[in-house]
Amino acid sequence: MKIRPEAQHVADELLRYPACLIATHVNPEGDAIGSQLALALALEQRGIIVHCYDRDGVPDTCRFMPTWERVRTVVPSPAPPLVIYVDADRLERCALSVEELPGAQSFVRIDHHQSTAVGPGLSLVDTHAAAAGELVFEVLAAMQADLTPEIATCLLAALMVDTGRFSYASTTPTTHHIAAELLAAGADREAIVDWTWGRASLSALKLKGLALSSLQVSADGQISWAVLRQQDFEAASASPEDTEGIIDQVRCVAGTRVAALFSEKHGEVRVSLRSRGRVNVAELASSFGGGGHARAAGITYNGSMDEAVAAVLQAIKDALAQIA
Ligand SMILES: [Mn+2]
Repeated sequence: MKIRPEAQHVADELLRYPACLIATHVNPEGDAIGSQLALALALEQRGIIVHCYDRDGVPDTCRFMPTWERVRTVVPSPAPPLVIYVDADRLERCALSVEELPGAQSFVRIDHHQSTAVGPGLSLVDTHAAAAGELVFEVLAAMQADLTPEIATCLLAALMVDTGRFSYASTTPTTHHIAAELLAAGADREAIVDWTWGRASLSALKLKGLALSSLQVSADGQISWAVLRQQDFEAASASPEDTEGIIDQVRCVAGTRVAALFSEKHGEVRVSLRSRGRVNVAELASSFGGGGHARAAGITYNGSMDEAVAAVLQAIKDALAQIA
């Protein structure tokens, strides 16, 4: 692969220090943890002492990645001379700041997020990269790292998670070229698929069942929604995190242009929104004090479930009428 000068500069900087800290964003997923661990394994090949940090630790879905147990939820004191932050546009996304890291002499950002943040230190940023893992792959090539099966597993997981198994618009020929090299290097595709998409807790599955039984569709078929009340969480022994992914099923209803999932928690109603057409759900969410992206957004509604459903469905109808 062609190595860009920025990637070579970053690789050279990473090899200048005897020890480093690699941090990634809060609430990490496969790209964050996979990129972090792959980089850690490669730097250790050069005898560098590596500390890995994530404020929230490693989620269950990533607990197959080689050496995941090393990730700590506190930073070492004093901090190592080099701090690398991956899949994050600034240290604050990792719940860190320069002031909290006395002793750090150099900072490096490896990231693919669109951002106006001017982070400290050198950076390799490419918003066209489908995953931070693609950029880590390039840095590893620049430092001529040995692409072990362990590193390949971490990086292939990073790519697959951030591209929705190579289905999102962010997937490029480069993504597939890198994936081919990772498979050739011995990446454990089976473990990635099983841990990331092939398992769920009993409570999460029961909660999904309750959500799907509550599915409704508007008379014109353009809006689909599901409702999870406090008693549903109790019946399934489920927590708010177990709603993860349910909105994508609501969105699957044929003919849907906007999907909503309403879930109740301590007197608040969390509303997840998805658009599969021209409705900008970020704009819609912002009228309720929420936010997000054009096709995926969220609202925290202060009020009863019935009020939230009525208000948000009306706003979706208005938005659909405007683009009709
Ligand atoms: Mn990412």
